[in-house]
Amino acid sequence: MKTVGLGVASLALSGYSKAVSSNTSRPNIILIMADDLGYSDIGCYGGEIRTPNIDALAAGGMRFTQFYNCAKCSPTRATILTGQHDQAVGVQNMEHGATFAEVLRPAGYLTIISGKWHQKPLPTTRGFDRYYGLADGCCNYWNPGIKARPGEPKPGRKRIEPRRWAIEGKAIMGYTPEDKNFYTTDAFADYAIARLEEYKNETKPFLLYMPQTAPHYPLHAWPEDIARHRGKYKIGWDKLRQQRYNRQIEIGMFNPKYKLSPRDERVPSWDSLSESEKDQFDLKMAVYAAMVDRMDQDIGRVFAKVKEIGKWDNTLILFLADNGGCPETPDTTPDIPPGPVESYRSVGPEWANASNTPYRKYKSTDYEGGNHTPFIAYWPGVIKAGTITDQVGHIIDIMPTFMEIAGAEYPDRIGNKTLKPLAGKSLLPVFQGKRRKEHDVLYWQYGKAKAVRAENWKLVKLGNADWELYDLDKDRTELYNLASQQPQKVKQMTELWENWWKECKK
Ligand SMILES: [Ca+2]
Repeated sequence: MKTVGLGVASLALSGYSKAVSSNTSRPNIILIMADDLGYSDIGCYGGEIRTPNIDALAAGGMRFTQFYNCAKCSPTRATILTGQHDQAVGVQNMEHGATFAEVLRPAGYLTIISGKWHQKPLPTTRGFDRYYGLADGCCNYWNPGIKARPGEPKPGRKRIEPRRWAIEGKAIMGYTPEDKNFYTTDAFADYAIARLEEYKNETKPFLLYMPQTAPHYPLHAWPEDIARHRGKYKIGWDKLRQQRYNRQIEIGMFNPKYKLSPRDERVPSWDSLSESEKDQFDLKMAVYAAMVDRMDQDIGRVFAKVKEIGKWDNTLILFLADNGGCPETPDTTPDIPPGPVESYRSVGPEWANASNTPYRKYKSTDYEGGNHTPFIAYWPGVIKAGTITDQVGHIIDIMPTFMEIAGAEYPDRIGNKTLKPLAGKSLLPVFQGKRRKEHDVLYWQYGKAKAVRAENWKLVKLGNADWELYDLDKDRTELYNLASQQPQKVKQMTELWENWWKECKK
């Protein structure tokens, strides 16, 4: 496939860019997105998992307490890449939008992606100079292919057909690297570090997009990382949820006027389990924690490289998750404990419920446990260290933010296709400590999951159930459905959603 041509790609420097361009160069940008990471898994959002490098971004930057994604892997990717709702842009093909790489490259940025792409056209045909990673949705961390390496068992996997991997512009169906120490999260960091070294003397700024596969299933981790967490989860999910909630309040990330949601109805009480069951569940969560821990270690290696090449002080770093903790159980090897190459296991709803503390529900739903994400922004000299904001943001805002700080303009067409306008607005005022005008309305849809938020009101629906209405100012964890008390509000907001849906499909 050849690279599509852009229509307008002229530089239109905003007031901000004019101001900074006279003194310093435009910032480098690093966007790191974890996969299926629950809201409270990282330390600076209340978690007990060891994440010092991510926590350091929070300590030196800004944390958002109301930031949204699209509750599912590929829709979130389509949206964050294009700045449009995935339903309007053509989800995995993104044919009605330009990616941020297609917009920033003509503005003078080097564009690199290392990690999980999960869209159809390869990144090298959509504005990225360089690519290495998983082009599909998930894979075996030790061996993404289907063949066993000599002396090793066959890799555990979910599907019969091989997953698509890619190196630069070349797709590889069934990628089995020779290196027995291969581990995807490490490999993504290695590739990013190699490109930073290669481009260290470049005067152009870089955009480095690092979409992780961690901690999406299968549960695979290095034994030494698992050992660090093994046994810690025998406190069980009931105590873990309470512990994370208490910690969120203690560190100022959650207001105690909002209650912790009750344990999900699919999850038994920890005390009802046998000792052997408790041990097996402890191992699952220890492997999951090890995956998050390893991701943080690898992020730390990338950060060290950025510092080594002298670019740290002029780099904007963003960290978020693509959707909430995942309750799916595609365990094809139920008799093999999680961790090694031959296993294919998941945490299931029990621990995913704890991952999403204090919220209800999961990935693929539009309750706060599904579409709510940690969002950290770090930018020395621009963002004040240690700030927490309650301003509402959404991943549709990422593209306009990048455009504003890069002084880039959105093209009016791509190839021979006229593009739809961008859906979001820049976060730069929030980064600068100002209060920006809130989004009038935010919308979500994935399958039969739907939601709409206008100010403090959120209307949400799952499957064939009725719409539910929540007042997020009084009830952030969605415990008190006000739909029957406020039929007029339900009607108005349902119409908003229906009108948006029609617009998306035009
Ligand atoms: Ca995901």
